Amino acid sequence: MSSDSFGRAGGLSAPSRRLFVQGLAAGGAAAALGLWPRTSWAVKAEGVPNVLSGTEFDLTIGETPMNFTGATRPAITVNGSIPAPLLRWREGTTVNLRVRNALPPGSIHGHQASIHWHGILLPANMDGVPGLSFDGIDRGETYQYRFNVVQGGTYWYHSHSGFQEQAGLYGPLV
Ligand SMILES: [Cu+2]
Repeated sequence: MSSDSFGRAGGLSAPSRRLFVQGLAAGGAAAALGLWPRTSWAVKAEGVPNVLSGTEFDLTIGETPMNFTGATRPAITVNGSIPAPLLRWREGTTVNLRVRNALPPGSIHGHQASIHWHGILLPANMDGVPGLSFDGIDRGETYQYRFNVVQGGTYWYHSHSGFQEQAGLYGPLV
């Protein structure tokens, strides 16, 4: 009696867990094969994810004409890539991220830029939200972010200036 109900409970939970694991595997395979929608990672090198890892990073915010909608618009890229490169950090290390604002003069996205590390625990002046212990990055300038990585997980980073995030300044963080 008790072994029967125990077995049934196991039988009920096993398939859903198996499907979940299969789903994860399929997602991972799709990512590995570059089967995400065509626009993803398309600018830099089609089908090749733009991944940067380590502790030293040079990120250049620029502008690139893009046509996703039928009308060409100036999109924002990081190191020529949209979305911005996948950054891989390691917990327990100190990362240095030199972010240069290379938006052209007269850009519709303004003269100032920023990168905010979404969900990352760090000192206020490294958070990258203009107006909060951080003045933004003016055109032609480089801001050096430096902080200890004290957590693990999957996050993202994005601009906190005007509509730059919507124009392409967003990227994944692992
Ligand atoms: Cu955010």
